[in-house]
Amino acid sequence: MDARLYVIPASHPSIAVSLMLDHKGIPFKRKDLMPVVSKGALRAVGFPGNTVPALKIDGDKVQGSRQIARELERLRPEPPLFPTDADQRAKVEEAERFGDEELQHPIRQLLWWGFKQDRSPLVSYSEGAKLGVPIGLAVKTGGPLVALSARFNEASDENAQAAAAKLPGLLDKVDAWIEDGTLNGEQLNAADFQIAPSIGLMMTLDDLRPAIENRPAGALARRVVPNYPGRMPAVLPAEWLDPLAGSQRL
Ligand SMILES: N[C@@H](CCC(=O)N[C@@H](CS)C(=O)NCC(=O)O)C(=O)O
Repeated sequence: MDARLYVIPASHPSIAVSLMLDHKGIPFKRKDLMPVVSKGALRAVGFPGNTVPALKIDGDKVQGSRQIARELERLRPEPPLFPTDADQRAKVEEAERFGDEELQHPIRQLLWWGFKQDRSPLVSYSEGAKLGVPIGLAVKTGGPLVALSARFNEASDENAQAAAAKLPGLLDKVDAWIEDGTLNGEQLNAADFQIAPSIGLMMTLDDLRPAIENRPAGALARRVVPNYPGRMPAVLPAEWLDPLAGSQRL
């Protein structure tokens, strides 16, 4: 198979799809794109939408982590990404939908809010990426790009604080799915690959890691994506973190 995956370095749904391709044993070339610039670049190579992950596979173009999961399952059924039992599959699909629609965005907003305060940690999130310009230079001159990304992701103070307040409830849901066996079973499934990168990305924030790493969700992320790129030193206001600190399960 001829596969090329378009990503933004450290993008959590992009990492999700890389893991699914690995799971299926499909070799692929990775094309790294810079945020914002990615939108035009994807259109230029013929994708209808403007977000990553975007996959060209044997001439077909598929975009969106959930759509790509299904296309990979169709193209190469083994090893599976979805259970064959209908009830189990429904649970995995609900967890996967939650991962895409509810879990992905709050951490995106917190991250871009953090980069607005200090963009120097961006270098660590681009480790190993081939962006076509030296990373240090891209970050030094990246003020407008960070401002635009923060705007696209609606990472205002108010929304970022609201995102932090959502985390305990989101993590409780992930822990519950781990406890009932929907996630983190012997065979990893599409929902594991969807959800673990979002938790892994959360754990790159020094502010968030201590409240997550000892939870079942933290163990899932360590198993599925042990070397998540990036590290953001403490940047979030202490009062935003109160709900999460209070919810910590040890
Ligand atoms: N829910 C979509 C997420 C797509 C998405 O929003 N991707 C972000 C990166 S995580 C993106 O392409 N952003 C454009 C940009 O940052 O310029 C999926 O799972 O595929």
